[in-house]
Amino acid sequence: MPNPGEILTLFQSESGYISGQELARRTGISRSAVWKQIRALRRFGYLVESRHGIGYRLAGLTDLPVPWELAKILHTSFVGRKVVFRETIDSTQDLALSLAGKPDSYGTVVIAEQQKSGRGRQKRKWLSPKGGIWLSVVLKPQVPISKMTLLPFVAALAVCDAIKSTGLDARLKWPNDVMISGKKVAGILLDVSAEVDEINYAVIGIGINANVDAQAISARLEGMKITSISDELGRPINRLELTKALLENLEHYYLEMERRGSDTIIQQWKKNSDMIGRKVIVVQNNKKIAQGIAADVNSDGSLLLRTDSGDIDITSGDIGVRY
Ligand code: BT5
Repeated sequence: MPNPGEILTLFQSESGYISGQELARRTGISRSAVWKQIRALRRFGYLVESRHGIGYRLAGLTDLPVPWELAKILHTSFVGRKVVFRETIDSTQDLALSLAGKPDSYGTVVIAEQQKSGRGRQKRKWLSPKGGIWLSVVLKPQVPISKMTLLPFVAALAVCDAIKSTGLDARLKWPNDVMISGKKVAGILLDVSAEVDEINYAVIGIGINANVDAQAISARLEGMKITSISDELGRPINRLELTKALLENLEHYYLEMERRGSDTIIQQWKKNSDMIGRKVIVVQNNKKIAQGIAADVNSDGSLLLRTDSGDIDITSGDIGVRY
């Protein structure tokens, strides 16, 4: 797919219409290359008006987090300095994993407009139609392997703050869900490659139901309670702005984890969660294994469950909370 960069810059420097011939002359590319770039711009969500015999005009920007738009507004030192964007992909996580072993991949973000085989934890499916934010970030954490369990908490905090910046009240649910009014709006996936005492890389996958029809997704998930930002707000949000906020927050919390350790991350996570003190059931492999009060989250990210027969640490699984 041609990168519409040259023609976009030219459009943005002019307010009126420019003829195809003039566009070709000033960019130094052929008329057919100009036409291909205009088609690409439209596919990427830009509004390009055309008037017969007069030319073309840029009438509206895209809200897609395409690399050249993100580069203009993103204030990070390493997260998202390199962005790979695909209109369609099987899974951003798989592409990010294939890049992660390469030198200089640190901070690379893979973003797709839709995923055909998006995945959740334990080989579960993640439905990823157009309209969402589906991305994966390559990281090389300078923390002991035992602290890797904190990365999903770091990501969940970043998502939570980004969603809050739209005016919605997002809440965190153990271990890695972001919820609005008890309905799942975003999920986090972590893949790690490590040796006995060293982390090679981590890839953190983030899926946010931004401008998607939650009911249509829910219908494909046996009525599971899910929501989207656009459904909650009653209008679509700008995905480019949300992705910028998300990546900046992610870098912020990630550096905080590296510099200041786990306690500050867990404390902030708990502040943004409304499940501490509530009755929960714990499910592993589709089986209920325990129930009790979600008393606390330990510094390694495990859940402290207060049951009738004593306190237990839950390190994996899903929980059901009665809100
Ligand atoms: C997650 O798994 O919540 C992690 C989701 C991570 C998705 C991102 S998108 C970018 C990157 N590339 C990928 O391929 N994946 C990552 P888990 O906690 O296991 O939840 C999965 C469950 O959520 C499924 O079994 C469904 O019940 C439900 N689900 C599927 N699609 C959903 C959606 N769009 N919104 C809300 N829930 C969904």
